Amino acid sequence: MNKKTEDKNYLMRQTMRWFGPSDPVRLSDIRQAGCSGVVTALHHIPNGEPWSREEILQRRGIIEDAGLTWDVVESVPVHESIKTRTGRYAEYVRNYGETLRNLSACGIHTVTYNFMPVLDWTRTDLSYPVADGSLALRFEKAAFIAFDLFILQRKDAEKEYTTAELKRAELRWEQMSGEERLRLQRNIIAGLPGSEESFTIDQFRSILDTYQGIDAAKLRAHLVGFLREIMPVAEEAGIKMVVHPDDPPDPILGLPRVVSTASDVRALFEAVPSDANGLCFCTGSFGVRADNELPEMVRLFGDRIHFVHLRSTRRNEQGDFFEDNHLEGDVDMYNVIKELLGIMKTRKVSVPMRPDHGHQMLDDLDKKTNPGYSGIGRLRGLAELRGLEMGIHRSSYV
Ligand code: DNO
Repeated sequence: MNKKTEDKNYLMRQTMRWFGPSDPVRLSDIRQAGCSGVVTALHHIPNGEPWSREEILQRRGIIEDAGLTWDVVESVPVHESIKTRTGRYAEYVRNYGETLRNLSACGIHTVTYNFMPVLDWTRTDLSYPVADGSLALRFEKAAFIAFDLFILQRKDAEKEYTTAELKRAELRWEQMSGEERLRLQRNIIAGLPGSEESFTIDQFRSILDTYQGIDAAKLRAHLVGFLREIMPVAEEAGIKMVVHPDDPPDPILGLPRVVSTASDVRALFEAVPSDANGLCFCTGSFGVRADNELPEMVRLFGDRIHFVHLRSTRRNEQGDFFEDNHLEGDVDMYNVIKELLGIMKTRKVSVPMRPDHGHQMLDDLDKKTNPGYSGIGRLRGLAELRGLEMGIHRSSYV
């Protein structure tokens, strides 16, 4: 084998997220988009319950019948009781371990999870028109603060914002119609795809209360505690657990966040050095913060990256961001992919990637797909990312 063919193995594995049989984007669409695998989860199993081998094999069968492989689980959700370390958390940790063993017995060895309190990813606008007429997801700080102050009416919330921010939020609130206010509430608490949880405003208020007295140090200790308990099982099962960063990577609604920066990630690996303790490198989440140097983070944590989400956001000075085209926005995708190619070559592995989110465009606009998970928008992202990767790879031989 000459050097070129040998290295060809270390391009990323192309996958897309699939939400299961009810996803309007079909497995055949994903295959035609150029993927060899999918990333999925058993979303119908309630949080905290173990996944049986039977259920896992059934899902795997459907994927394989479509000519694809199930490369990564995204996510096995971490029950809120584990995050707050209250109630039946020990039982939920045992169940988590059982799920890992069952996944391993069915040949699946990479598991994504996150440790964000209450809310998984958060956006205020799910159909933000960009210049070319396609629709993107957006986080608008003033609208988010308006939700906090005027819908949630969280006690002392105003103390967490600057005078200018409060003013903008008030203005924004006044401009919103009743329908827009309702939509804003729904976008924030009714659960975006994959979030596993969805709340009414009263439920949301009481679940926020369960975090009273849990600051960042305590939440980090709970994450470390969970990992110390679960790592021996993951190691034995040959599973890599990959933590997904906070999205957005900042504390929200008075809730702490502990996987937002390079130093957060470093602290986690120092506290739990097990090889099974890994990272899902999500450029869209980390990239919202200007102080996260993404190519450098790939270099720093290269040994621990077992799954990659590629997406680019564009931020402004007010703390808003929207999801830009995959090769535009603030993320230096060229250098991120260059670093990833370097670490795959050193490790001699192909790390699975997925184009994370995509605009609603062309025929997506007449179809009801999961926000962020349109067929054509992601296909565009994948095609561009793949081309960029191949270009960097091949040009390293000239
Ligand atoms: C959003 C996703 C997240 C992610 C979880 C991982 O599009 O990236 O929902 O799957 O945070 O546990």
